[in-house]
Amino acid sequence: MTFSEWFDWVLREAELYDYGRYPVKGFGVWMPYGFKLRKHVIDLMRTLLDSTGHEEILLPLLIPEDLLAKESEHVKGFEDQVFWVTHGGLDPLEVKLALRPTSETSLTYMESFWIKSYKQLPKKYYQVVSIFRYETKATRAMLRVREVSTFKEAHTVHEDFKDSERQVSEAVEIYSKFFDLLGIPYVVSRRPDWDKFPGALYTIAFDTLMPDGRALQIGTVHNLGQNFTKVFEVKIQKRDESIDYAWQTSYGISERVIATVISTHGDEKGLVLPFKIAPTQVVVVPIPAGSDEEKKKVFLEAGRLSKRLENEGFRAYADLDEEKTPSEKFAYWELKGVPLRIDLGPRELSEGKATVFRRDTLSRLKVPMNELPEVLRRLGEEIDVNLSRRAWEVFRSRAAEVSDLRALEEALKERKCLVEIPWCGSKGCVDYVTGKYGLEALGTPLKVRDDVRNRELRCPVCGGRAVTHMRYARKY
Ligand code: A5A
Repeated sequence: MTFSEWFDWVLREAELYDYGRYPVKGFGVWMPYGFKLRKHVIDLMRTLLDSTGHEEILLPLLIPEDLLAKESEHVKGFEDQVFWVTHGGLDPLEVKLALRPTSETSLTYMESFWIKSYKQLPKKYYQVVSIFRYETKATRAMLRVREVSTFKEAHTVHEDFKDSERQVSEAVEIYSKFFDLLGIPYVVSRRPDWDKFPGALYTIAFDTLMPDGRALQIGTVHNLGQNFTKVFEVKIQKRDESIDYAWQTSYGISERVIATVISTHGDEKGLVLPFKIAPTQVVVVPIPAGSDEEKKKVFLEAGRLSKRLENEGFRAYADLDEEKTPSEKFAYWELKGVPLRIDLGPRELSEGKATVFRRDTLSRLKVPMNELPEVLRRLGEEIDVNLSRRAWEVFRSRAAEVSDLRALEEALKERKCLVEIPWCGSKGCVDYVTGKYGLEALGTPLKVRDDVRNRELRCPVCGGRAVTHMRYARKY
């Protein structure tokens, strides 16, 4: 099974997300189990943002054409991706309305009324909404959709460039923490100038590797400079009483993050979910045996145990379906990626010990009943650490740093997927590499590395002195 087949299989069989059947291309449907998973991922992000002074807002879905067109680079970047509302009932609208492809323009327009002084700054807004992009590259479930229904966009306003740079660092830190919590490996790169967000000064991107070896952009942070505040006249009074345009940043993630959690940790049996975001963290499966009375007792105790765990704060569930065999239940909950399973039979009850099964390592251990909550909590943490460690191991084994083109070719032959080579700074040298090897440029490390600073490295394409490194991969 290819990765792509596996991904479609798991979304369908684990009942996460129905894609390709709804009769609008690029629009997917979150099913109950997927919706719960999505909610836990969003909650994690909300906690990180709320605790760093971000405030949630909700902007209108529709943006009038003239607002969207105000910043010329921005509109040029998005013009071939916008869905338009052209009619109200039977009447053509005087001004066409865009389904927001992102919200820099609508929010900056409102900020021009709200923000007048440095005293109000920094301001950090965010919203979690649907955005719409008429994507022309091949659409794929969650990975490239036309309704991005889990778009978290943050927008901030600052007194000066320096504070906007501080905000960019904070955003990179928040996203790093977020991906770390989910056990998702990544590299952070400054995108090449020709690949930045339309209207930004520059873009920093988080890329991960999918199991098929292709890089996926899972989050971006943009310094917008004064580009939007100038055209929307967001003027502030500064500390020294002068008047100037405010500075902005924006940063976003989407359901690509959820797709990445699924793809990074899953296996041939299905989902393997991190404990902290699993819709069900612990499932109790009764293993009936013996007399009818003993069987009844096992079901009763399984139900009780799950209630007890719920009271202890776990998302627990007892699978008391009498039509299904235990082994059918095992397969089902493994497919659903539930991190911990408790098998409860007459033996466990008489011993006063439960058999606990770990989804990540497929291993079992016996735990005294009275210690269960404590042990489950510890195992939950261990699972998340283990998933992260495994994912980073795979990620690192697929990345290579090389200093000449022969080594680059070797690395690609060894099926490395992310390669980093010294770079002189010229686009021509990047074009040479991307053209010759069928790769795309991800960008440069945020910090120039010591070996470059010491002027030891040369660009392997032109032989000129390297100013930094460039990272390459095949991209989604
Ligand atoms: N307003 C800024 C934050 C913005 O729109 N940036 S962005 O265009 O880079 O999008 C933010 C993130 O959304 C991307 O890094 C990518 O992970 C995700 N994304 C963008 N287009 C997507 C699509 N069609 N389907 C799924 N995710 C998408």
